[in-house]
Amino acid sequence: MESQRLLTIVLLELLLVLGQSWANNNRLNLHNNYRNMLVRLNTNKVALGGVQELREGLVEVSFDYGATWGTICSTSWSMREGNVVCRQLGLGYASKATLSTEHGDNKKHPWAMVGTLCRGTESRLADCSRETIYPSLCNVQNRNVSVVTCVSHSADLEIGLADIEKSARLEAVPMSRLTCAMEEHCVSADAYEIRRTQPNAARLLLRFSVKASNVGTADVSPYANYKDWVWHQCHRHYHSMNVFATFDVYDLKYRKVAQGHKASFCLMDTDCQPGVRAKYTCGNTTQGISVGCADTYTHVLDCQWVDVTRVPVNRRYILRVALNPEYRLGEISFENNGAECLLDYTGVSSTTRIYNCKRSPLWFRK
Ligand SMILES: [Ca+2]
Repeated sequence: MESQRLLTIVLLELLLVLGQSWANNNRLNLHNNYRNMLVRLNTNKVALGGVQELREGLVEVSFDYGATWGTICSTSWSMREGNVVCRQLGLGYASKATLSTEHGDNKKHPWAMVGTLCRGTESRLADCSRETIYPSLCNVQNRNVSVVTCVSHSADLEIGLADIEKSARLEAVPMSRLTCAMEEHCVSADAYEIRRTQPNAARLLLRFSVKASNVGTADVSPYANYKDWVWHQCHRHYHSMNVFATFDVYDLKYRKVAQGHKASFCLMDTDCQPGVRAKYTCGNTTQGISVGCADTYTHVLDCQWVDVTRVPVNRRYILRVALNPEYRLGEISFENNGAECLLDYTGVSSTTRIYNCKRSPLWFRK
């Protein structure tokens, strides 16, 4: 009897907890009207040297004119959302946007909002949309609180369109000449199988140049500390970023038919505007792109291609090139990071062409 009563109590408590959880979640989801939403940064860190304007902290929102504040739970928190927060607070641009507890967890700062989804151009967080599905991770155990760091000056990468069109060419290269490229996974996966039986078989590579200009107000600096940069023996230089650009080919219904590797790069100033002196080289401690300079990866470089060997010929495709596709670097804007071009692919060099390149936002939905 006693055990039955105990079981009943446990079940009732469980129902109560589930009910409260549902009520809390439901309350979070009721904030469909954001017009009165206030935003601020908060931290549990003690400021050194007195009170300073907070430029880094967890992001808090209020729906009751500042009477109560809460944190944001998100599965898609990125530099895009960070830029909107910094813009709304008049603090510039995001240099970091993470999910962490470094400024406090959601026990002391409970969730007030879930599933924020910004394009990055909005002037207020209230103008952003929401994730359509309630993220299941937004419970009391999850402590990944949305955090942002704002800076007043930031880099801004802009992709060159003419460079892609002008330089495009198809080339058949025997695998015996692609040792380095294969080591760095610059060919599609089937090549490794084919090489076992046909070491001299050729790959069809669609080569093109990519120009990344820094049109921002701060230099591009690789996100990793130079001590973490990776030496690539094959190409004999350090890679400061693992994913600086992606090249992908889609059919006209945006189904991916060929994937360029996630290219690693050795960032440097290759060409600068008049009056601007190049200062970054592809060195072991000095990588970056100065304000007013560009880093051009010419089509003759190893890995500067998409392996299109298996792509069906005599069709039209879309080539998409994206700089900083994973938002690793903070930028003023991500609207100028992508290029979408038409690709007429015949399998023959003289008739294959890339044309009609248009700038597109990094924000990309198929
Ligand atoms: Ca940009």
